[in-house]
Amino acid sequence: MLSPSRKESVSLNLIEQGRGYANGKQWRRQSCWRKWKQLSRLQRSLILFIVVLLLICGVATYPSLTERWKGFSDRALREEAELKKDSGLKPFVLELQEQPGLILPEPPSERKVPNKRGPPLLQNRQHKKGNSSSALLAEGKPEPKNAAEENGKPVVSWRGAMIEADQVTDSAAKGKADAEVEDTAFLEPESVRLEAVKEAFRHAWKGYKEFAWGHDELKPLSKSYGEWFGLGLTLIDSLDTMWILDLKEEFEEAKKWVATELSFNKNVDVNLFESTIRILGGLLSTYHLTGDSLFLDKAIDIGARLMPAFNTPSKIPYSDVNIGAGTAHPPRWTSDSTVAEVTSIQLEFRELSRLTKEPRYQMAVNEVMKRVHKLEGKQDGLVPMFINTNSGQFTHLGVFTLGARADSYYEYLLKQWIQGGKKETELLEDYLQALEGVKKHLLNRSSPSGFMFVGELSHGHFSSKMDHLVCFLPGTLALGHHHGLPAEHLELAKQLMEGCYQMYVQMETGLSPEIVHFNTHSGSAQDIDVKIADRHNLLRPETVESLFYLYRLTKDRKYQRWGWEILQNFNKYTRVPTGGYTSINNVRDPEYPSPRDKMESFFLGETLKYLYLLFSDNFDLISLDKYVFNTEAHLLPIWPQTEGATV
Ligand code: DMJ
Repeated sequence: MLSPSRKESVSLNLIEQGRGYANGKQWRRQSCWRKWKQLSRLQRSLILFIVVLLLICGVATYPSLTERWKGFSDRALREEAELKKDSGLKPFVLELQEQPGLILPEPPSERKVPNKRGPPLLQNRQHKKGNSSSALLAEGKPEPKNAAEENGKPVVSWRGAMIEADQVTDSAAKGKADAEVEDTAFLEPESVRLEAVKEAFRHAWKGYKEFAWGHDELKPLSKSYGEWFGLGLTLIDSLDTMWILDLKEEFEEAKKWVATELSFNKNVDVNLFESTIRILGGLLSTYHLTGDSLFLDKAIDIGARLMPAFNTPSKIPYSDVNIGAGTAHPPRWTSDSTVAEVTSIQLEFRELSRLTKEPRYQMAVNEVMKRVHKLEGKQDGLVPMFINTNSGQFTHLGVFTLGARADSYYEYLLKQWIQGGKKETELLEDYLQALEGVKKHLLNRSSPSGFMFVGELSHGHFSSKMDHLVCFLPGTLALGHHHGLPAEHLELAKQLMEGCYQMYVQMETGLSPEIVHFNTHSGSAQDIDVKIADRHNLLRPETVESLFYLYRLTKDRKYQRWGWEILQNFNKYTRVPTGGYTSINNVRDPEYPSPRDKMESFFLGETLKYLYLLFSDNFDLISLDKYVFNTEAHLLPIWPQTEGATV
């Protein structure tokens, strides 16, 4: 039983609690106040002190808390974008982008990159502020805008939106991220891409026209020209590019020069290979595109003048011909020719025979292939780099590369087979055997990221050196698969393409050096090393050439994105304000890439042409079922089935 006083107290409490249900806040306030009053002065001071301390801590940590929260929300956006990409939905970042006034925050990339080394996705942003290459680029022009900017909408850079800084510092992870992107979400629209290439061409042409018109090469910094053969090399190399890019005005001017100024009746020594692939190839290609007999006549003229090169004891041609005097000779210091040079003139001379119905051109170059086919000194289909014009034998045995001096031998085995309607089985056999040799002796993976690359073999010793020139191989492999060779070729092409792309991505300018060394030792800190003497970039085409084939044949948009990055970096580091582009000495120094003052003709003949074709979604534009490209990107028709492979 309860005592009355306790009863009272209980009833009072009940009443108070009942009131509490009705007016709880007031009751709690009174109860707290009463408790506060019951505390000693010391206790109250202590509590007040703790509360003030907590308040101060709260104010101090507020920014990092908000940052953290912001980080979570950014990541959530990116994760959502990834998920939607996989499911084919439009990423939320893009939906936001389309809403006026909404701009996503940039990831804190610049602060997270400790040094200059790393992919240009980051470097580009790093350099945007005080642009280093401004010496080259100070044209007073704004940087090219993307489509959304053009439309006046707020823009989130696709780089900023998609890639976290710590993600891109790991190149392997970056490669994976790229492989997952298959839509157009982060790519400029086709019209913007194509126009960017046309603009680059016009800019290069401006320099050539103003300072080097009718000469071989532009020297854009000294606003002058260089002469190699004195035959307007850049102009002829560029003809079919202008036609494909639909630059009519420029094409007509150039055509007029060919019609009125170009003469091959000159007492000048030319290199057989270079003048075949650039001049003969360029004229034949332009003839096929335009149907204008002017170009065929000129092609026949130069073709005939190059023929004395084949008057050798071995039928292996000399490297040099005097096209005016009709004499030929090897270089002064040797009677050797380069294997790639004597085996990469066949597409052009074979086509010349088909067009003229004169067998002598094709017979001369077919003879070279027959002899090389039978030669000893190969290793599993791989050829040495030199061949003697007297003995007809390989020299400097035991050294094998897919780079300089051997590269286009492999390319032309496949392409001659395609050109001739896939009937010449010896060519195919040699090609397939060589690929076995590549797999057996030259393929390797880098450390730490495992990028596939093609090294070299010297007297049984593997070297992890790779020329940028080797980057033709992914494209050639993919082309072979398109023409019926096993799927394994395409798989290898994809892996090698990644390695070639890394040769750009890993450099501070985002442009590849001429030669790299891949690291193969486990525990290496970085995949790629570059020797000081190899740091130059000559505006070469091989990587964008392969990107073109890979995109055409896989439709994977990442190849277009890679090409887009490369074009941006050419614009950033090699473009000369007064017109033209220049080779550079140092791809590792974005502050001063050290321009060389030379624009190679293949920049217009090949690099920009392949970029344009890479960015085009019109797969009928130079169909790979109708044409083969020679090694200078000039197109030649695949012969109709009714026409024989042998003349
Ligand atoms: C071009 O002249 C040709 O592509 C050749 O096969 C290799 N060298 C240059 C481009 O790099």
